[in-house]
Amino acid sequence: MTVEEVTWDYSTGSVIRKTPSGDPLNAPKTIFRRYQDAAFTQPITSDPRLGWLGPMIRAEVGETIVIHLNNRASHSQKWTLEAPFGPLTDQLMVPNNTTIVHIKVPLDALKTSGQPLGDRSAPYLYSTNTSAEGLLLVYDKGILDELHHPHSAFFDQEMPVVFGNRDRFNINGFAHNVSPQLTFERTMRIRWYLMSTVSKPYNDRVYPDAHSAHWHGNTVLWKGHRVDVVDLLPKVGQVADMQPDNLGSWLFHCHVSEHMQGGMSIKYEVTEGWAWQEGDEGDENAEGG
Ligand SMILES: [Cu+2]
Repeated sequence: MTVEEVTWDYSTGSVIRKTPSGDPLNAPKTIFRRYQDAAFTQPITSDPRLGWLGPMIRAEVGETIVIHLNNRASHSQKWTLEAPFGPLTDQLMVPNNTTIVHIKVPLDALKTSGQPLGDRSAPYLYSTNTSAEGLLLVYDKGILDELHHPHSAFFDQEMPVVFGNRDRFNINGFAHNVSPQLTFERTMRIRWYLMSTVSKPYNDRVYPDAHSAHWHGNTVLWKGHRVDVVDLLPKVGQVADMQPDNLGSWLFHCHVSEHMQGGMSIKYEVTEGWAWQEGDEGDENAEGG
């Protein structure tokens, strides 16, 4: 993958071009981008719901990950993985050079005695000092193979969300309720991976923020508790499982007042998936659930 400089559009091309206070919704940003070839000429289209997040890197415990990082930004970058098994020092990425990072995921990476059953995957944050960021997902043995089967024993879909404040409060780079529609089918088993990155630099220092992720309309199972709010401390990943049964379009936002007012709010939608799959979305019964 590469690190590249882009102009990020927080409004994702919608008609909303400014914040309520009149600030523009475009800002310079560095991002990770995945390529399918060694020369980094053919980018791989990423899931639009991931926003500015880099590619999801997936590995099972006991595996070794090798990442080729090509720095296309104008300055040197430091690459960091916030994980107990990550490289202990930042990796310096010089412009127009490729840095190779090896990560050995230990067999006991997910040993979580006291945790409820089900937390058999976990998110970790990888980033640069210029706020390019993405998630590494670690799974227990056998889960990645299992996920390729139509009836996985674990979950049907994964939804990574990173709460942060670069030029404004955002979730995956989206703000003010504008995002690609996150659409889930009713009763689908969705595993949310939640992460908080550090806040934007202020007076040359970076201050960490805590967030409280709050879902309207549906609840999640988190550490054995049925909740609709999950607290996010800086760079501590959380796993929450949702099986939505409430149809409609719902807010998903941070509950800290200043953050919410600053735009840290997006929407997700729950549909009666089987109905429109069969091409009968005009059916009243399908709409009513
Ligand atoms: Cu917040």
